[in-house]
Amino acid sequence: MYEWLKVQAEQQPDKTAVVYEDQHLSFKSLYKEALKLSRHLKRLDRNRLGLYIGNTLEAVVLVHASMIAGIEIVLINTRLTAREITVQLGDIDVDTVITTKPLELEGHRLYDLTDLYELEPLSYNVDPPTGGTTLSIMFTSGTTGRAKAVPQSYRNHFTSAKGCEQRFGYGHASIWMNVNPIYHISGFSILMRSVIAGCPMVLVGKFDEARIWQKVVEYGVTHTSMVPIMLKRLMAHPIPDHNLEGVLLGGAGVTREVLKEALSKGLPVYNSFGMTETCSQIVSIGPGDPKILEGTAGRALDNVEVAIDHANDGEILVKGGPVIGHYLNADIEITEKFFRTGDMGYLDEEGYLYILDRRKDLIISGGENIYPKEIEDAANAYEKVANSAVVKRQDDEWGEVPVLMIEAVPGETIDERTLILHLKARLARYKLPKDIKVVENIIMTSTGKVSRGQNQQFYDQSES
Ligand code: S0N
Ligand code: AMP
Ligand code: MG
Ligand code: MG
Ligand code: MG
Repeated sequence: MYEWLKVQAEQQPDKTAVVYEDQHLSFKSLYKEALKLSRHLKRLDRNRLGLYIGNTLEAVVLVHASMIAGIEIVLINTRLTAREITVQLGDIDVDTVITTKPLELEGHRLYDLTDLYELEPLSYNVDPPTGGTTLSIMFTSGTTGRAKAVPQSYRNHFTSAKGCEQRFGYGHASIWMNVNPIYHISGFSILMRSVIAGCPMVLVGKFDEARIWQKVVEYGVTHTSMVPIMLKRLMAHPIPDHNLEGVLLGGAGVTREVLKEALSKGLPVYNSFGMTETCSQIVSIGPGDPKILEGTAGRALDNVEVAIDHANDGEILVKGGPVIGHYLNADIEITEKFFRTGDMGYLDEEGYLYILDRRKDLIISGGENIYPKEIEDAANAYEKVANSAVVKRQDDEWGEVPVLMIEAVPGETIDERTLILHLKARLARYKLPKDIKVVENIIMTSTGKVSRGQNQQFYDQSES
């Protein structure tokens, strides 16, 4: 039931499973390679491993090998600093990391694939997973500044893929293209969907518009997904004749203008709403639905329920097979079996969801999440900073970017370049503030927390 790759290897052995650059693997070869690698992985004697991987063919083999070996895989965002990764892994007791790209990380055992293949293979009996078995673990940043570890089970991935298959309209005859990082659910879900449906996945490493269009044409790609900034980049490029039937947008809000431009250029865009905790999109709307330009993210997938908590600012609540039931290192917010998304919105009379705002202070830059607290903690650790507040600024390129306001320790002058160096050692580059403003006072609430709203207002006024 959950041995998807094995089933495809038996049922359609010679069909292409993955294409990466000039490498192709059939379902049979992918299974064979993964089974072989799984025996080397078993030698590590770990039931949970960190994966520091790029979008490559060997990374796909590694994911399947870990699944066959019954090892939980922890997907590491390769844009993070060693410091950030160390905290995440420490939080869930991961001491061993498999890498397909260079990484320096103290205090962990690191193996690249050459190291792995040098370990003597261990024969073992494959134990088929059950629905509740954890397949993958991803981190999602949180309001507290500490990332939450999200365990995604086989059932979460399976029901997510089935719900998506129905709404997004792909099947075994389709060709998926994956341009999203495998370490995010945006990219990982395509690995799962393609093997569950038994269709090929064309995997893209570096996001390059011209190369992507070339591959869409060369392989006759029918389905793909991406964050809005990627679509904007693709639309700035001449669009060739193509076979695309669906381009799923997610991870951040998309403007009507972008949707309209895409439709007018013959791109069959779907809008959607989803998150790491829901194993990808759970609400979506297709190009044929007249409401697509009305600012809605669409209707719940058939196996998902969406409700609004009117007593709580209109918070969006969700439940269903794709939704996780717990975090590994934090309490989950559940009410009446519904997962609290932290996003606010409303449903119209036909059940279409409109997303209004976020309860949480999340900033989304080019599809990467940033919580103000992460940057504030890093800034406050700089000796000359007395207090700080991070707010967002709209950005033509990235959608939203973080900006930093700081209050200096009395009598001190802050050198911005030194402060940036301090932040660079602590934070992934996409989290670096795009502007720093020195202010007299950071506005605090009566309970002694940074006032998001008032500092945002102050920043916006000082900019206009
Ligand atoms: C947009 C991307 C591709 C940009 O990266 P690119 O062009 O490769 O940049 P680099 O060459 O690596 O770096 C160049 C400079 O740009 C900075 N930079 C890179 N990315 C960002 C960023 N996001 N924000 C700000 N700056 C950025 C670099 O730091 C560098 O600058 P310097 O030199 O100063 O360091 C890339 O950002 C990207 O891949 N973004 C997408 C990430 C993603 O997939 N997010 C989605 C996460 N959410 C989910 O997965 C849940 C929703 C979901 O499931 C979903 C989402 C999307 C689509 C479908 C679904 C689904 O439901 O299936
Ligand atoms: P992540 O935490 O990376 O899994 O991203 C999920 C978050 O992205 C959601 O909780 C929302 O805040 C945001 N998001 C996803 N889809 C949309 C959308 N269609 N409109 C606005 N925000 C979205
Ligand atoms: Mg999140
Ligand atoms: Mg995220
Ligand atoms: Mg970066």
